Amino acid sequence: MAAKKQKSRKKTSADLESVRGQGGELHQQRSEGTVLSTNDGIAIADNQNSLAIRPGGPTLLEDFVLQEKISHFDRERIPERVVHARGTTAHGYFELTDSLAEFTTARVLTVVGARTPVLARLSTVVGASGSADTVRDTRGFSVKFYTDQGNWDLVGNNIPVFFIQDAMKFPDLVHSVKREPDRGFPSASSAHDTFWDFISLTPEATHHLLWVMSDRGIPRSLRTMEGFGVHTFQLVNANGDATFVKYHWRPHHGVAALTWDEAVTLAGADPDFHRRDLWESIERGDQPGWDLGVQLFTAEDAERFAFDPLDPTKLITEEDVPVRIVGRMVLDLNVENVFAENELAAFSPMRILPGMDFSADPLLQGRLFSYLDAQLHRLGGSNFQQLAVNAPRCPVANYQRDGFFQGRPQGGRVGYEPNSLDEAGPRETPGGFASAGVNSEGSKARWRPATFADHYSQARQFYRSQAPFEQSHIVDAIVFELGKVETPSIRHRMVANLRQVDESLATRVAAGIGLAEPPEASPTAVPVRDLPLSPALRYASKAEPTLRARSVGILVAKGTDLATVERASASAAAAGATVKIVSPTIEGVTAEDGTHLAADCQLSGTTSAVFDAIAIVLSAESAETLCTEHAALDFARHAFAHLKGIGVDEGGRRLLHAAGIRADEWVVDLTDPDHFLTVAAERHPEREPSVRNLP
Ligand code: HDD
Repeated sequence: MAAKKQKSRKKTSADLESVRGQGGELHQQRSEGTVLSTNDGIAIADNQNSLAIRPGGPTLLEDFVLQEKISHFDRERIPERVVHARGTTAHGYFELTDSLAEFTTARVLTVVGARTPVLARLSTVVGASGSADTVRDTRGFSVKFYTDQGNWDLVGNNIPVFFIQDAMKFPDLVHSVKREPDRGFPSASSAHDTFWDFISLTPEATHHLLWVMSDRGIPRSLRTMEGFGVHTFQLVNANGDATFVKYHWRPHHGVAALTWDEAVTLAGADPDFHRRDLWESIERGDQPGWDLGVQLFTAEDAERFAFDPLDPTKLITEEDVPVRIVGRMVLDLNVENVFAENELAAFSPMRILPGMDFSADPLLQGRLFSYLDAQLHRLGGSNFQQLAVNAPRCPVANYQRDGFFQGRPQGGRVGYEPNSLDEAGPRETPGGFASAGVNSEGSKARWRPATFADHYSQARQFYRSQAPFEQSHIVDAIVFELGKVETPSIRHRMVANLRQVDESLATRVAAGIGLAEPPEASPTAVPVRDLPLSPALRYASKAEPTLRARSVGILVAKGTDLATVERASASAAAAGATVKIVSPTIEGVTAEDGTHLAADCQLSGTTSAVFDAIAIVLSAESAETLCTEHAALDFARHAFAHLKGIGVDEGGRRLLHAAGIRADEWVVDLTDPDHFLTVAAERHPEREPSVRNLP
């Protein structure tokens, strides 16, 4: 008779040991991770040659080492994000400095001094994952807060408004701006017919369009851009009272932008310009940071705004509701593996905490479906929140079961709730997430609120609030982009729309594209209003002269005066800049006094576009030689055309002269290092009329 069935026992470490194999040298090496193995743990003796019947003979199907290696490789790529495919990720922390306890129960916003770990992913929107960083585009600004109440994702952009008002139009917007499907180009660019066709037929996009055509569309660095939550969200306090909130990120290194020509040059010279800059700054310990600010307002306040705060194509000016700074984020740790911590990272506006809520913004509501759906598709099913980068840093317990790559312990009989068989199991809690109450009645239809109808007034306010040089850059950008549009009627329709924004903007664009007679203005649903100007909308109002998070390139050659280089370099570094020595050869040069001067960059491979300011220190003889070297002449010419401060000695002046540069007040002698620091700390748009014919 069979022995009485024994109750199963728990696995012990001895069982595991017996599974793993016993003792021996190989075992020792394996536990140290130095033995190459297959994914089934079989040690590999030869990782160089396929299995064949004889030298030069056919490879055998039984070669499981080859099969596994190649088939794994074949599956290395996962679908890239349909938008925001190119992003850069870093870890850091958020520290609250001002409690919002009056408005919310979310601890991340109420416990002053508490540090919450974060993951930030800063991205372009349009280009594929291998595209260039410095293209003109909106930038994504995603932050995942790993709070002790669960993960909160703030998934915003570097522009405070969006192109469209309803998620229904998102696929059309994205299809219009991506590579045209019949030809597969242009890459990572909005300068083509389908984008401008869609935009010119979608007046609600005009406001965002002007932002992205402004210098905001070409940030100097990921460290020098603002971030915005864009939508109006809600905070909910312990009494259940809701307050509207808009989120802002303010860079500690000031807002700064590239010039367009510089952005184009960089896209070729260093397509990873932004990614490299963020990575290097964190490696150096020069940590990027942002303040978190909020605009708080009630439903009653909203009544007096010029626009419906649920319309994501509109903003609330800082003059109307000031931004209250409540905390700061610092990024202090680079990822170890881009695939695991960037590709697999999943952000979604649906991830909010108890004490927070959404609003009825129809664009936001559509996003609340889209991100989870995209992640279920991209990340192999419903367990992607278990991936290390996405996993909350607080306990997770529920009765969800199974699915691809289920990694949580699933023991026990009970996979449902309520239950009486798992008394220690997870239960609902009164402090859990609860939605703010909504009183609503009406009829079901595909509504577009009448309060969303004014598409031009805020675009006008934005354009007219810009400084003259910023307005010129907007005109210039639109002229550039329309210059790539082949279909005349699209160009003309766009000019007709711009007439509703500002007549002088439309006239300048028309002249820029060579249109003798601007077309009749497009019709509008409601009259366009003249709103008060908002200086806070100027990017220049948030820029600050600084050498922090900026770089200075010093061009040297044989016989350079070492003391001048050292003085310029030391003072720029003391002011916070990264200083790089650029020399005709990467091995460096011999200075005037015979010492060896090491180089960081080789002149022929280094455009001055990678620096924020340059110095040129040359002996008379080297200056003469470099006067016939186009890389040296371009180094000087580009820095001048990109409106940068330039420091020179005698030899440097000689090179500028050979490059055809008429020195102005922002070209200074290095004999006065302080003066050099002053001109190096910012761009000089006042020089622009002398280097370009602005439309
Ligand atoms: Fe989106 C990614 C920002 C509208 C659908 N979006 C994505 C990312 C950012 C934004 C920063 C990258 C997240 C990351 O780093 O992984 N998106 C925005 C903002 C919007 C916006 C600020 C408007 C205010 N998005 C929007 C709409 C839809 C989407 C209206 C669809 C209805 N967005 C997506 C997406 C992505 C995405 C397709 C790509 C992959 C992913 O989400 O996980 O679902």
